[in-house]
Amino acid sequence: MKLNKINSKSATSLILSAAIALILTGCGSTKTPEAIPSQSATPSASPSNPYGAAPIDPPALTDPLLTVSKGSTSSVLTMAQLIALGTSDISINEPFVKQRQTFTVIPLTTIFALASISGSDSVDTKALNDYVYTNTAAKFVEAKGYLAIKRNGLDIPFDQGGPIRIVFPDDSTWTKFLDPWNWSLSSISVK
Ligand SMILES: Nc1nc2c(c(=O)[nH]1)N[C@H]1C(S)=C(S)[C@@H](COP(=O)(O)O)O[C@H]1N2
Ligand SMILES: [Mo]
Repeated sequence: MKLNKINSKSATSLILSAAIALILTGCGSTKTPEAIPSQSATPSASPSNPYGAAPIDPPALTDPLLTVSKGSTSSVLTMAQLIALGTSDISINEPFVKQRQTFTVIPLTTIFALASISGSDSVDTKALNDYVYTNTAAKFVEAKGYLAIKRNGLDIPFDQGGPIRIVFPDDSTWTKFLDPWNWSLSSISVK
């Protein structure tokens, strides 16, 4: 069930959210060279962009990227902390650009465990553009959901659905059900 879809096509909204997030986290012009990830990302600014946004600098390894919460339990994770959870690489058919791509992923079960999210918990996945997709933890697990943090070995640019997004493998029950494929994810929360 989808609760809310605000300005899904609005590049402005995503850029503003990302810019605000960057300002709030104090990076940008104050970023030190050491804080910039060594890997460069895929060049952006394709004329037809299925994720509907414009180019923006990638986050540093130490920038907060994902909030995981259930009730009063809440953690905020950086890219470095996400990588430390343990990743694997999976090849999937990406349904928006319709290409086979390799994603570096963390099982959603691992993310859910950070806040003891499971079973009938109603999980809100929210993006930087305020798009929200909600379903039970059990459904996300049944669909073998993953949090993707890299694509083809590189950081995923903001305007290409990054820096982090939810993906499903080719044998998932949700391969062709696109609502849960929440890109530019900012939080996973249970009230
Ligand atoms: N972050 C984010 N993810 C999103 C969306 C969105 O607007 N923002 N739209 C979802 C929906 S409802 C569908 S059908 C697919 C395609 O969205 P679109 O048809 O709005 O491009 O992406 C999904 N993931
Ligand atoms: Mo949709």
